[in-house]
Amino acid sequence: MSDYVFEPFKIKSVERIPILTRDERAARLKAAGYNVFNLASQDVTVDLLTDSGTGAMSQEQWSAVMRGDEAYAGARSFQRLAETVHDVFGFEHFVPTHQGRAAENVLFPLTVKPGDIIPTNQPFDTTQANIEAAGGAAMELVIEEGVDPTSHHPFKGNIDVERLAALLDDVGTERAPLAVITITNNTGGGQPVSLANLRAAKGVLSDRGVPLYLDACRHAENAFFIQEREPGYADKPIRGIVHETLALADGFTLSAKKDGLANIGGLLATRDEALFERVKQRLIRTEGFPTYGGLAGRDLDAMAVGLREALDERYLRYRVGQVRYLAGRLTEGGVPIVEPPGGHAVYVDAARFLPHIARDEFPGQALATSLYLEGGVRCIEIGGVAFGKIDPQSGETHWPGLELVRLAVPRRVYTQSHLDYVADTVIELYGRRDGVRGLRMTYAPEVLRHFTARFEPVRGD
Ligand code: PM9
Repeated sequence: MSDYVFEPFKIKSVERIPILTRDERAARLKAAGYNVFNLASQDVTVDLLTDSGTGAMSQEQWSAVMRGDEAYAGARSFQRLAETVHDVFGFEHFVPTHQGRAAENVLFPLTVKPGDIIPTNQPFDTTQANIEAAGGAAMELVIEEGVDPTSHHPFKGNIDVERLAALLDDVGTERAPLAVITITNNTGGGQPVSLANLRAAKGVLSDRGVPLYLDACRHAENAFFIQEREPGYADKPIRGIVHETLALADGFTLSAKKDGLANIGGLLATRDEALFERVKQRLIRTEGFPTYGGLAGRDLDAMAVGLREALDERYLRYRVGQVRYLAGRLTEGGVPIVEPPGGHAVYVDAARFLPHIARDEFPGQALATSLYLEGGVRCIEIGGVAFGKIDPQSGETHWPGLELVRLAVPRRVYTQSHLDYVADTVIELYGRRDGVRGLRMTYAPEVLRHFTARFEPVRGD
């Protein structure tokens, strides 16, 4: 049998894809203030904005939806989810939330106080915003290779354990109520974290009494990379690797919209019983009763099935293989990307794609909007717009290390020909890259500005 990795499913229900003319797209983009978040879905041909909640559910998940128990308290749907959380992650104390950021918004206000620092490899945008809203600051301690787009380090999401120890010894552990490691590291290219690194980080943290929380949104993809790349794990099943990973954690937040294969949902789990009591009280005030946490019973059931399906090795091989296929086509076409490709997305290096555009004219945003204009492909900037920070005193912008554009592949949605279309669009634009102009930001909210900022093209000479 050929080792060609094809989609391990048949398609049972389809959705028509819109195709607009270039002039129509130019008009939509202008009306959207050159922010692809403002585009309507019916104006997008291939939507790689996010892999979050955009996946296709399986027939087993849809069947589970029909079993949803909508009782306010103690629903059977919750019991089925609790069994899954126990089996997959090995945690007893957890609450469902309506999505990942809701779990963050329960956890951080209960653990972080003003002036605290939270060591991380790299936080994603909502994690950083929720830590900051609680008065803390997320400290990025990803290894050096993690911010070098050309490095082929197998675990570029790893945290720098020496810097972690030095930071804790420097600030003192009273100001570090917990550490957060994101698996995989979405901000840095969907890059995995090794078990050896997690173990070493855990050692440093537990010596100092600091709990380790995982942002476990993409735990299954992370486990796939461990199986593939970490010595000693080639024959260990994904399920066992996920267990071993989570066994190192004192708690985790998770958006089930990623590896939970659900369209909505999240989890917050902890081994700290006293904290768990406070979690439930806050959840009741903000999300809902602890056995539904802002979700319908049917959503809990879809999540319970999805979390198990994501551990299927054939599925994961196809999933990561699809991302690699797109990455391979782009590299063949000369397009600079973050190497090696991560688990859920290909990250194009906008700084190298558009070297003629200055940082304050947002090369990543310019590239993302141009890809929409050229081919109706929607993707997001992960660079100066999303992570640029304005110093309130000096007014100067602190730019993040990387200026990227992320082509996130929704789970089980697009076929290889869709990805070929995307690759052709990117490669064609790369051939004409000198003609792409920068953007000027005309409006920006104070936090999470990439979602609603507006821009206009910088005028040519
Ligand atoms: N991630 C993503 O596209 C959705 C928001 S930005 C379009 O990658 C991590 C590592 C994430 C994440 C969301 C969240 C928040 C937490 N951590 O979106 O609230 O990648 O379910 O999860 C997005 P929710």
